[in-house]
Amino acid sequence: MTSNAILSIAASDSFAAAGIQADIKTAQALGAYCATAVTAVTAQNSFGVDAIFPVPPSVLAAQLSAIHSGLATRLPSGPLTAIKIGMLGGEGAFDTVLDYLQSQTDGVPVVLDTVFGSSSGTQLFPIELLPSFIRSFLPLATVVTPNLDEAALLLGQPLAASLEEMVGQAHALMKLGAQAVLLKGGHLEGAEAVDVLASARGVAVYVCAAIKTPNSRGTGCTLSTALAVGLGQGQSLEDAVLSAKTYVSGALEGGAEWNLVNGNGPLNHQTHSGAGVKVQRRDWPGRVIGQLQE
Ligand code: PXL
Repeated sequence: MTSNAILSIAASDSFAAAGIQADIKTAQALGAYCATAVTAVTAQNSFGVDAIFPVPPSVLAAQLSAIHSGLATRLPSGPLTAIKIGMLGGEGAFDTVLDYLQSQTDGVPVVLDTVFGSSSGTQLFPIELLPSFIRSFLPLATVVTPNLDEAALLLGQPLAASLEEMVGQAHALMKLGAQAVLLKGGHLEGAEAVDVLASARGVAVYVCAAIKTPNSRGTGCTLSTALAVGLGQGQSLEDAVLSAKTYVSGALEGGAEWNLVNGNGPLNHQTHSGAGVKVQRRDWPGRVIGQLQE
């Protein structure tokens, strides 16, 4: 029985690989319900983003209000257990979401996925809003989930090029106001995918074999939503990252043979396999302290 609902505040992806469509599939696969407040509608496919249509702020506010009165009536112990924030798009969504977070969601874990651009290179966030994004959103989030490019942009620094530099940038993002940072390293270490989690409790490093697949579109959305589901289920941040990474690795592996499109296709969110996927958690600088195998 599902009594666990998360809220995704994100944009629609017509290709259904990323955005709210990925979020709904992820939550469903992990046993949670996902309500959605749509910030923008995008027209895109596996090759790229053709157009972005921001949803008017009043329409976004109406969605948040309807979801809130339907699902969050008993906050903080109501069915709304976590919020994931994805692509905000324009300035209107920015103020509306900020107002909602500041006034109505006290105590609910918030996962902030820093969506600044698509994997095909389209800008998805007005860069001139970066300083106020840092000032307003970073401190409100339980955890922020930038990739290497997004961390560099937030910090105004070059891309981290080693695990040590990733740890340094995760700490620098905490100095900027983040409570916790999951810095996603992608394939920085070659054959391994390495992520760094920094929080007030210290640093953990998550390592798993990099999965070879042409279908990785929506990986960031999927990870942040899986993380929100885990936090909503009451997992510690460290455990929620471990299970979210394991789920994403399984979904990447489960979609590796899919031949839907010529280009970067979606993950298989309905994966139950994850057979060969093992994610290790190490404390910094390197002892194994936890391991999970699906
Ligand atoms: O992966 C980032 C992302 C998030 N949300 C939407 C997107 C994308 C990338 O294209 O389209 C709607």
